[in-house]
Amino acid sequence: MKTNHAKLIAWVDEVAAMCQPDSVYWCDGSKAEYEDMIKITVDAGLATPLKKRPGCYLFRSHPSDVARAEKRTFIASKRKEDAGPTNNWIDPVELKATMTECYTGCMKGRVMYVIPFSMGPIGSPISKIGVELTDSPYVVINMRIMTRIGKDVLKVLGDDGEFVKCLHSVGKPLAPGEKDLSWPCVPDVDKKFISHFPEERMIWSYGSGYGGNALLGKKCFALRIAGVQARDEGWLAEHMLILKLTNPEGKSYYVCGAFPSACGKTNLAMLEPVFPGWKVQTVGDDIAWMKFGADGRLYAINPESGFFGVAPGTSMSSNPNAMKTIATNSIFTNVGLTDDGDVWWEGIGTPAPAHLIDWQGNDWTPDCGRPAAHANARFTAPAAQCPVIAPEWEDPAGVPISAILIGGRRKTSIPLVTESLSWEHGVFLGSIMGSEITTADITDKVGQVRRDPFAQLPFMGYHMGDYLQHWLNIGKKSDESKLPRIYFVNWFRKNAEGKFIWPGFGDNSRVLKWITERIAGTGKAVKTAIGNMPTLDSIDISGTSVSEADMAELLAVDKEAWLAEIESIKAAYLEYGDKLPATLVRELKELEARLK
Ligand code: OXD
Ligand code: MN
Repeated sequence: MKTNHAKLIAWVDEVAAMCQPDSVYWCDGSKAEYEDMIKITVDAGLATPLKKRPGCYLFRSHPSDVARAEKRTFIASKRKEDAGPTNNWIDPVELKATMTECYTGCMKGRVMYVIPFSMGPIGSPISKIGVELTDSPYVVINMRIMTRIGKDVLKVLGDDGEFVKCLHSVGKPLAPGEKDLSWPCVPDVDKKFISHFPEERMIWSYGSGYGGNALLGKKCFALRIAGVQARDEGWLAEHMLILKLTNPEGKSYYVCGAFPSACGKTNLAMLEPVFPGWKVQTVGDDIAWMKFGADGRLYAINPESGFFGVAPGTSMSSNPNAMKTIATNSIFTNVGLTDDGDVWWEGIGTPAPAHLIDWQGNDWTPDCGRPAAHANARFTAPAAQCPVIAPEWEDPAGVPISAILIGGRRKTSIPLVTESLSWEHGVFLGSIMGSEITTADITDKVGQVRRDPFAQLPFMGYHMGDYLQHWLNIGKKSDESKLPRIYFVNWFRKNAEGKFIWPGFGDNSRVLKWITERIAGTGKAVKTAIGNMPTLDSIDISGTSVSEADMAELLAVDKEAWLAEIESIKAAYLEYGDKLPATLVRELKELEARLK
């Protein structure tokens, strides 16, 4: 035993008694241990080494276990009203009883791994510790990339430090002599559980081995449970990238950005600016924890140490820095395997090979009518390998944030960029952000806007109304001049022909440049009903396919569309009942008055 932490030892014993693994292994986090874990998975036929990529391995999941299971994600707060209208709720006593039945004997024939992990640099005042108990070596491997794990974490935890209890099982015990599956899990989606007990700071996950369902430091801890801790302790745990932008004069700005899943957070965090002399460096691509510094500014850390990025669409043109990051020491899940031992996916930017093995392990040819990679195929890569990682990305003090971008996928109405008029107006904009529902979501609502405040809808650990009030409260803790400015952006506007008007990717640096000019006091803007907007000439579009007429469309305030928007916001707000902050009602009324 490598710890004298009595509560931790007691909890590990208690879980072992329930799950009945053959043995318990405490992870030390060493490289040798990581290599042993890789060997276990390769020898068992779970992982394939990739000849073309040193230190890289391919895993294929069960076809039923390919994404976060939102329907099976539960916030089991003691009172239903604390989970709020946007979460699934089950009474915690009932849920624990149901899951205890699932867990009883669920690790038979397996090893239970104990993974002490730190979200954030080990020992940073902003970081927090968790311990994940899991029967999945795939989880151990991925957790070592995505978080800091092992004995150094136990040292910081000491004999009585606080930690978040994270229990995970794939839910497939092995009978004596039974051969393991290549991706053990509970195939019936309705028997998977991703459960959060916010008051106890505890997570119980059962039946899935994939991504956010199983790597419990990420969405479960760093957003849902940490969100509750942040509310109670006066800070912010957000679904945001963190980037550093440096201008030719050498002045740097740190910017966070909240965008829903699959809106290009990783691409934006690693963007290559189009202007000479400008530089973007990455601090984080998915999650930001922000706390006030002694100077009254918000400082952010990236609680993760790796990227769990969507592979399809990632290429040398969409994100060259991600491509360079994943050249070595990375894990690939559900991508295609070429005959010469490399990965391939749709949108990787190289022609489809004449033959490969697809994500389900079948022969694949370009004419077979099936994608080679699953749409949610992922890479797991160490952040330290990113060629544009900011040198201060692990600074325990965090980085001071000057601006927060927020935005979803909107074909119409929402301009390319709008600067909030105040913190409260910014929170209002955050509360109304959302994306058009596509056929991939709920079919009878296609085209309607699903509101996704601060891109947190799937990641809320408590009542959304209380969360928005928390954002307003944060604004009262410092001078407005010290708080980051909030910018509502929309890279996804389409023209009458259904084509994207704005090129996106590296060209988003044009918008970032204007934002830094606004912060410096030199950027030109006009005040409109919806906020401050760039003057038509203040975003440089030279060298793009964007015409002046396009720009006018991108920056227009479409009054009719906004009045319709207000009606849809009112309907969304109704859901929050009496938890809807009065300040947001006032902001909505003021917007309506300005439009009329
Ligand atoms: C993610 C997500 O994996 O948001 O980051 O789904
Ligand atoms: Mn995410």
